[in-house]
Amino acid sequence: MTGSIVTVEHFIAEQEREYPEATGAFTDILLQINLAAKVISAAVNRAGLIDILGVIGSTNVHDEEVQKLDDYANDVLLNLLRRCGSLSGMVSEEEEGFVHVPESRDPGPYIIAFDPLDGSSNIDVNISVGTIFSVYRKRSDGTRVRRRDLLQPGSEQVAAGYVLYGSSTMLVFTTGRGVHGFTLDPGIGEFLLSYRNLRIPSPGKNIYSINEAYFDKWTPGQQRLVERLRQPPPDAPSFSARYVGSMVADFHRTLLRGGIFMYPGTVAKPEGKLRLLYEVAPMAMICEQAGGLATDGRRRILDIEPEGLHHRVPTFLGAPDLVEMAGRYLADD
Ligand code: AHM
Ligand code: MG
Repeated sequence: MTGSIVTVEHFIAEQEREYPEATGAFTDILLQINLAAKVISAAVNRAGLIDILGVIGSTNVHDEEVQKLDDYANDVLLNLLRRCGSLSGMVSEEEEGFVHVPESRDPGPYIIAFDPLDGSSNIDVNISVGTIFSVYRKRSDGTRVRRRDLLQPGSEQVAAGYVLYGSSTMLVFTTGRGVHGFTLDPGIGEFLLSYRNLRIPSPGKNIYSINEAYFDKWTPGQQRLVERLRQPPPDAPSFSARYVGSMVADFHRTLLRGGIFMYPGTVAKPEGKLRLLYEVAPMAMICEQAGGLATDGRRRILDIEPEGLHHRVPTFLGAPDLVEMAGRYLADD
């Protein structure tokens, strides 16, 4: 039985052996993310206990400041990744500007972007949240981190992944050679390989995932698309709707079961809500690596050049036929 157990560390080492171009620097980043995921997972699992254990205002019984979980997750990632020596810059949803990695050392060959705790408004109600990350190569020479190192299109990612803190904690990532999923065994504190080479089922479950409360704010094409999904023609399959409100959870279901996840723009805010660098581009890489499509309704997400660290884009991810269908409806807008 135990012969089939593969830890994420084994898997990464195996990949490194298989691909001679792989460098230890890159492996180091993945191993730090693996560690950060376990630390954040433990904190997320204890979140509901804080009230019981005693918090007055924002301090605990020992009079210590209780940090908000998204700030805590951000600190864990910044501190662990800073130490690995493979990075020259970091971009976080929680930081306005980019974070330079110690000037005292040689600059590492990589840049990382992450959302430390996506969907954090769901924490207080015990609903799944996640961490999303994306790794790029530093393009320019020298110690300085330049704009063109930070603002690269998603097609330049060398790795992307997420951690889902759900009914179990899962780490899902790609290095451009398929998508693999690992489940945290809390008993031994290791992520174990649970899905090798994930593919989005197509045809899979006919599920659409979108915040329908915004219906009246959408463009006519977006409204017609959702009307088509609600009321398919007589010969077409019918759909179910699912929306957690945590992209990592909604996307993970889409990856495993099929369907489409959408966060479109509105007439007043055509760019939508989700951020390209650390939310949408990594999910788009995973989606394509699993045989799906990822667009902003018109363009391939991975081709979009970010205009800033917190650039937003409308988002359509999922089974190719459904994302293509969305594109046909949006083309009329
Ligand atoms: P956040 O980064 O502030 O947590 O927001 C991102 C989250 C996504 O996980 C999710 O898809 C979306 O916001 C939900 O937004 P809405 O409540 O508008 O449907
Ligand atoms: Mg977020």
